[in-house]
Amino acid sequence: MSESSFPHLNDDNTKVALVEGDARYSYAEVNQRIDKFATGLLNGREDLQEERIAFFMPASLDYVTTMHGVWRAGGIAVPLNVSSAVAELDHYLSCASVTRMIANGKYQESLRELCAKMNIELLSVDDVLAEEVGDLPNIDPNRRAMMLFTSGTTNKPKGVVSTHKTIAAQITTLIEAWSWTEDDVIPLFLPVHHIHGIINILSCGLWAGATVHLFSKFDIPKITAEIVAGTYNVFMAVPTIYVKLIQYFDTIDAAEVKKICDGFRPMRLNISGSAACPVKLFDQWKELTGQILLERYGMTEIGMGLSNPYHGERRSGHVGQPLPGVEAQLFDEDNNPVLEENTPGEIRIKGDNVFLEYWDNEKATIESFHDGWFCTGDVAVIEDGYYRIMGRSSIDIIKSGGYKLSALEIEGTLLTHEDIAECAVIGVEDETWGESVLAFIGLKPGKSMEYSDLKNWCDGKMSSYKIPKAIRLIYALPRNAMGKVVKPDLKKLL
Ligand code: MLC
Ligand code: AMP
Repeated sequence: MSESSFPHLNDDNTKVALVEGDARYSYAEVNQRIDKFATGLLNGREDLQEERIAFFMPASLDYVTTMHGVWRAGGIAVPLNVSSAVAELDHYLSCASVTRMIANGKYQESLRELCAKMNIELLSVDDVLAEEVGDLPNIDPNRRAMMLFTSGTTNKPKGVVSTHKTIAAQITTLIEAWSWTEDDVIPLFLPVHHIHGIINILSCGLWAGATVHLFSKFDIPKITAEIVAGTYNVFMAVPTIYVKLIQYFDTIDAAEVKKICDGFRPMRLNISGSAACPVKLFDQWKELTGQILLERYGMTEIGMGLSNPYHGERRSGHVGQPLPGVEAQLFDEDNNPVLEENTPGEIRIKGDNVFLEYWDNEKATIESFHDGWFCTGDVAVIEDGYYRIMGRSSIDIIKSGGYKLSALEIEGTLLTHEDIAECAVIGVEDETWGESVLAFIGLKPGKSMEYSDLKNWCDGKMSSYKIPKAIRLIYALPRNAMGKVVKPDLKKLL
């Protein structure tokens, strides 16, 4: 097995790989723990042969142990969102035919009933860890390694399957483009069921031999204290995080703000991605910290595709050029390549970074490729050599705080409310979230609804960040001759 096509940890044994609270773990310790975990998972078998093993934990040593342990034992890692509602977990677990679930403490307790119902073996990391390291399989890098769930233009999220080779390609292109080194120290506070946290921060850091500080959530006081202390030299986040930091600055005194900004100033790199970084935010961040944000564009199915240069002009409102090893091309609606600048087209991507398939969904996989190109559904123009994202081809995809949400999925849940006759969900521009979820609701005759009641009703039925931030009651939704809701007309109503 060639190391360069398998996601792995650096072999600088003595260096600190992970920091979690007060604990620090060297590469040697983490590597050995992963091998013991892989040995325990195998439990005498030669190879897991792509068994789907889910795990439900925040960024932690145990998370890294599980993810790499599953990879080294030949399984498919299925990291789950720890803030999922039970109904969502039910879908992920049955879709992926998960057989074993790894979770600790309170997370394990919250899954006990569901796992019992679904006949899934529920284990803690300690339950699995073997005493000694045993034989581990040789794995073909073209084998499936990871499944991440992504929302889209369908009702239920799809499982995006990447191979070891895909993941390795997604990592190595970023190490090259963003000049990762073992001297880097980076905080990880983003969720670890999406590629931004998994690939761009955790996997790049560990491959490069850097130190990754793990946080179970975006804890502003703790993280900014480390920034003031000069702990980090690289910082990666979604635009909402930069907005929230700036909002936080309004709540603390000016001397404290200065200390935090002075902590950002000497960093070698601040990156924004997963959603559009408004030019106003780019300028504010530069003004406050002197940092010129590097904006890049990616997607669960491709890892990162386009990036502003590390050396060279980082242009606000633009996402740069194709990353090393990534081919990008704009196409018009007739599937012809767009060859002129300033002409919009759909971004299509080719390269080792592109995922293998949607799990158990050949139709969706076939439909998402054209002539070997993966069709992202994002529309862009090239201006003076730099890509600029114009929007998405589907109105049913909403990007809120970096999370991709499916309007159809949210509508599907709302429609199970006994007082709702019809509804339509759209994303509306929002300074904090980029887009926020708004639901237009048509009630059954004689019914009334307060926003707070609906919000309470949604709790536990969908992850909290999917819950509409506002509702508008409407007598009848605008529909076309086919009876389909005309969502652009709803936007016009606002
Ligand atoms: C939290 N809330 C959100 C939200 N996040 N509402 C809408 N959109 C979001 N993204 C709501 C909660 O439901 C809760 O509501 C309230 O805000 C406080 O929750 P919290 O968890 O304390 O919020 P906070 O920690 O501030 O979370 C904000 C955030 C988080 C920005 C840290 O959203 C986040 O981690 N986003 C990043 C997601 C990500 O990694 N995306 C990358 C996907 S990969 P209430 O009402 O209960 O109080 C990808 C490819 C690529 O896109 O290019 O990278
Ligand atoms: P996800 O499916 O969660 O991986 O989200 C991927 C989507 O996020 C892309 O298809 C884009 O719509 C959006 N996205 C990612 N980065 C950017 C960016 N820099 N600017 C605008 N949109 C982005």
